[in-house]
Amino acid sequence: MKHRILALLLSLVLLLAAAPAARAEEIVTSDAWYEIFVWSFCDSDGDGIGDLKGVAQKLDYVADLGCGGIWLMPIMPSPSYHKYDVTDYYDVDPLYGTLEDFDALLAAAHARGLRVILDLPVNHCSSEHPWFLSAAADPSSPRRAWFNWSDKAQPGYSPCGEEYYESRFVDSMPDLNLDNPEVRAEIEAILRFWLERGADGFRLDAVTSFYTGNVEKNVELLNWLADAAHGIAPDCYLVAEAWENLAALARYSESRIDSFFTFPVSQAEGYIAKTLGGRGKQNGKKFGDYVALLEETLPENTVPAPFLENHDTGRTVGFTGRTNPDKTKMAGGLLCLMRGEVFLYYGQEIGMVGSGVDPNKRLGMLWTTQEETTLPPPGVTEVEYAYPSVAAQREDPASLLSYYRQALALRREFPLIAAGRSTVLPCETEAAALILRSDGESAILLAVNPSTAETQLTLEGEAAGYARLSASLCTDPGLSASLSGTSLTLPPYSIAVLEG
Ligand SMILES: [Ca+2]
Repeated sequence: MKHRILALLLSLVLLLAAAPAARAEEIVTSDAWYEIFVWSFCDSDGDGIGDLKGVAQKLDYVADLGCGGIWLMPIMPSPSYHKYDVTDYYDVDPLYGTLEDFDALLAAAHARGLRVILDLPVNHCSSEHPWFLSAAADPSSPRRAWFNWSDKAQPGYSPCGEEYYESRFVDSMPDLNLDNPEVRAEIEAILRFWLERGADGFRLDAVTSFYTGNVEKNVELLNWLADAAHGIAPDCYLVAEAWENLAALARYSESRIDSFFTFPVSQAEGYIAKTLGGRGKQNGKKFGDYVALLEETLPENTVPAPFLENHDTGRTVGFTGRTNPDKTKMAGGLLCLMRGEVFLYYGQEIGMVGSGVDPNKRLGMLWTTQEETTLPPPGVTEVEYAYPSVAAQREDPASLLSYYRQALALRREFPLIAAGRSTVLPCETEAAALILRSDGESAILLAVNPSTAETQLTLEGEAAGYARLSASLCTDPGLSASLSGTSLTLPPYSIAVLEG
């Protein structure tokens, strides 16, 4: 008994001593998120279209992959297949199910330790939303001031009677007047509705279009949104889509939104693609430079949200090469080494392809055979699959899926990969990079070889303090890194974790 009281007192003292550090780190979590386009993920009732019950059936798959949460693309009622134009912010689209299905999905996700965030498009609603129908039908409608009107034709506006309404994307998506206190009160009610149901946060759509061209006002609204959401659920997670370069992202990241998607990392022209381009002799240096650039440019209080692909971009396989599974794996490996909250897009982990028009990038998840997938979204011009199905890849230790599972497992095994700050150390070869990840108290050393040749290097200077090889991951499952004294051998396309 006495021991237990002593232990309790001791842990209390330790807890109090640790409190300031914990507060500084509190917005840093170490999840990998899995973006799901519900339409194309899993159909539970045989109508050919994915639904929330289908998502619930696949939660074990997502958890087993190593993700800690899912981002559901819009699930609210909408006339479009993608549902980014909402007609009712307080319900589930009947194609996807019901609010009860959503509650069941949440409960099932939480039971597996998975968080669930919802896509929230509030820059605009649908032109079929009752708010806009009323505003459009009658200039004296109380909803008229919920939208932005002009008596002159101008870019980003669509005609309606004698006037024009702001509609930055298409005329079926009228922009809401976000300066109107009634609109803000409605948005707060929407946040409350979903957070009180148990949602764990939101992905905020198109935030640069809130006030097009006005970063300062966008940040003001983002701060208002962050305060409103955290006021309702202090632990909720908010990640915003600002499709911008790094300098602009740095400005947005000064806001109180937890994360902004790190667009410069993604796609064919992004940091990971550029790292893996060329002949490879300088690939390590390139990766180290990009990691250092992110570290010095983004403000300290933000949690980066790097990704390779999403529903608006071409698939990763389009730039890593369909016939180059090792390069596709390494792109995923580099992503999983990034600090912050990484985001995977469904099917990325099995090398699904898709480019060109948007529906091509949103094809049915290949669980087994192409005949068994959901129906292609309307407007698809090409349906093809370059890599084997989940069922086939699951059985293959050399598959892309197996590699992603290992890369995400590595990320979980060493939380400093996600939560630590980066210092890029000198490295005697430009083919590899040595990156220190530290939270100020402990540190690990990541040795990365993103080139196609085996590389040897000596751990010198600060790196020499990390002479214990704790883990390695190679795109070729038959290989592994090795350490002899201070001489480190890194196979082609490999990652090693070293500790002091
Ligand atoms: Ca269905």
